[in-house]
Amino acid sequence: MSECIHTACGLDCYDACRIVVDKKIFPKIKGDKAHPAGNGALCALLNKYIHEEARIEKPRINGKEVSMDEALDAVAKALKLPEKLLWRGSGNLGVMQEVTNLLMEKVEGTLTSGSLCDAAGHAGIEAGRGVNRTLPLEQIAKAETVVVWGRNVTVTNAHMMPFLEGKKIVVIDPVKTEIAKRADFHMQVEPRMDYYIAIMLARFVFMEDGQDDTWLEEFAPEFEDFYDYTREHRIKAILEHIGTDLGEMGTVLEYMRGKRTVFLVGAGVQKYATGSYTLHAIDSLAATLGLFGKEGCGVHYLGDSKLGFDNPFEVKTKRVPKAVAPFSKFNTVIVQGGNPAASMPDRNRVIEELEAVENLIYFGLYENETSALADIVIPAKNFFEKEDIRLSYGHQYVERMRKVVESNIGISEYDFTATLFEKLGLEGLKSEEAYLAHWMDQCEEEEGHHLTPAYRLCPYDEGFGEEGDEEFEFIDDYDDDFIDTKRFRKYRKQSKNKPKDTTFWLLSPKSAKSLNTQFVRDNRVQMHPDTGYEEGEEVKLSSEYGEQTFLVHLNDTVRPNCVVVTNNTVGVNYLTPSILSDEGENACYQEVKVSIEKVET
Ligand SMILES: Nc1nc2c(c(=O)[nH]1)N[C@H]1C(S)=C(S)[C@@H](COP(=O)(O)OP(=O)(O)OC[C@H]3O[C@@H](n4cnc5c(=O)[nH]c(N)nc54)[C@H](O)[C@@H]3O)O[C@H]1N2
Ligand SMILES: Nc1nc2c(c(=O)[nH]1)N[C@H]1C(S)=C(S)[C@@H](COP(=O)(O)OP(=O)(O)OC[C@H]3O[C@@H](n4cnc5c(=O)[nH]c(N)nc54)[C@H](O)[C@@H]3O)O[C@H]1N2
Ligand code: SF4
Ligand SMILES: [Mo]
Repeated sequence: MSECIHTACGLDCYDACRIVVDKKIFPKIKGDKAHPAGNGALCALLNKYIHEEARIEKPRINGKEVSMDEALDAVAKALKLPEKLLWRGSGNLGVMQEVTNLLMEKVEGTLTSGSLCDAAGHAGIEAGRGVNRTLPLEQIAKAETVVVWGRNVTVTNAHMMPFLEGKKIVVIDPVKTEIAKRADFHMQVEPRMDYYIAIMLARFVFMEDGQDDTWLEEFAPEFEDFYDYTREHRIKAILEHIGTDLGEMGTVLEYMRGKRTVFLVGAGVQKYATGSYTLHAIDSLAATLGLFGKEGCGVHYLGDSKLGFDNPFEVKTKRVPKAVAPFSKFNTVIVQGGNPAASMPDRNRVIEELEAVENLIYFGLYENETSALADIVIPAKNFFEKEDIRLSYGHQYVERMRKVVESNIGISEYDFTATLFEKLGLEGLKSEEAYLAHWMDQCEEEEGHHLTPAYRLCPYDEGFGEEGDEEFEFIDDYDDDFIDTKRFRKYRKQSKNKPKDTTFWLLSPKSAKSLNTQFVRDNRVQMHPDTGYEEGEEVKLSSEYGEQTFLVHLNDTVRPNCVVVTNNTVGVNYLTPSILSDEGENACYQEVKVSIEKVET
């Protein structure tokens, strides 16, 4: 009889699918139909994961293959130097990735703070709700209207699609994405304006007396102040600036009026310095409509998957912001599960910084831009070759990830940590089983599924904050260097005499064929045919941070004043800025406009 084992996909994705492996026929695998989120279908990326040709098989030091023991001796030596940094990416979302925190604590090393991904939005959510709880899938299933707001759901969160069936769909996105094509209404907005959209919508809700007074009195009593705040925003000038009009705003409101409504908000709205204000404004709109703590309603964003857990890998160390890490200040840098030489903003700066590190250690699965720069390369085990636990930022289910094959390639994060504890004479590391049990024991079991301790069927039904006894805090401030509300009028006046803006917003969403910089890479820039360029011709994009050439791909789904370069495209981050969001220490990949120039051949 064949032996089936359940495990889960560790790729950085909302879905966290459960996988059934028949050991005898591995690497043939299938999805688990019983998984409420993954519903039995696995995506093609997982196949790419198993068969990726760039897998690193042997450790090396300065380009020369060595044994794992020699390589780890070199790591131990490098960790004795005064300044060392661990920069961890999100190549594998298993919780055991963080066991290396315990090593950094012992050697008095530095870790990172903030994120390349979702931390700006997360900060905005915390400002309003106190904690970032995930809206459970059951509630999305019960909605009547779903507003897909800056999330490319068919590409990045495909398993959400069955939950959207039969619902009214509104999409707010500068690109006519697949979901926008199928939607009841698509508002193709100017990028970076979602704060204004949310505030304007809230203002109109108050104007037509559509706010949920009963809910507001009980859970968000400062709503009158918020109404006043929305009134400080001038309607006509703002609507013009964000690329919409009263008619469009009215249509969006029509789909929400009196309907159980869910906002599916993605990373796209918050890749800006102002990203936290955007989520805070969107939440404030949701509160105005009374969408929290009710069946079939809520805001679903990238959730805080570790919320509610006692995390054995939480340590107190020095931290530097991840998105602008000053690598050259360290003697030793370990890059684990990431590819900062390609994934971080401002590639020119990052490369210069990484090249200046005395001991750059790359601990990962594949060859990439970062492994190419590393002095010491340590191959990792993939998630079929080690034990782990998968939490999700998209739903409440927790999966045990099982070792399903023995492999003589690489080392697991736990064994890496244990070996270095030994080599450095450190004490206090518990067994791998003890940590795994510590995580699993904190989960609730319900109908054969493990749920995170933070799970609430109807989040915020009793109130906000960690204990659920606080009020919702509305946004009451917006600080934007680019155009703030007070300077808005002046900006409008000046713009009449200004030369026409010939730059384009650079959007860098995810691609279907890759998981960030893993798997298939791209070399194209997508732009609207009206830009006048030709399919396949070479163009140079430049920003104040750098430049890079791409091949033109004409695509009329892109808003004419935007270009799209997906984030798996080689060199896209030469163009992006080394800045942090105002709140949350997040990268701001889209806080940039680019010029386009034809490359003469
Ligand atoms: N296939 C695949 N799936 C993935 C990933 C992958 O690389 N490949 N990566 C995973 C990771 S790490 C993450 S963080 C998630 C992110 O997944 P999503 O949350 O979907 O984020 P993005 O793909 O970055 O962008 C989403 C949408 O935002 C739109 N957008 C851009 N700027 C704006 C704006 O200013 N306003 C509005 N309203 N919309 C805007 C874009 O056009 C795009 O359609 O996906 C995960 N899933
Ligand atoms: N321009 C632009 N850039 C972006 C974004 C954007 O929107 N625009 N999005 C950002 C976002 S949301 C994210 S999340 C980041 C992601 O950026 P990173 O976190 O740097 O992720 P990847 O580039 O995919 O690199 C993952 C690497 O992890 C390694 N790996 C995989 N599994 C394991 C494992 O089990 N153990 C170990 N040790 N290593 C493993 C693989 O070798 C792989 O090359 O990119 C960001 N970059
Ligand atoms: S990458 Fe996402 S959708 Fe694909 S199998 Fe993994 S969790 Fe599921
Ligand atoms: Mo991400």
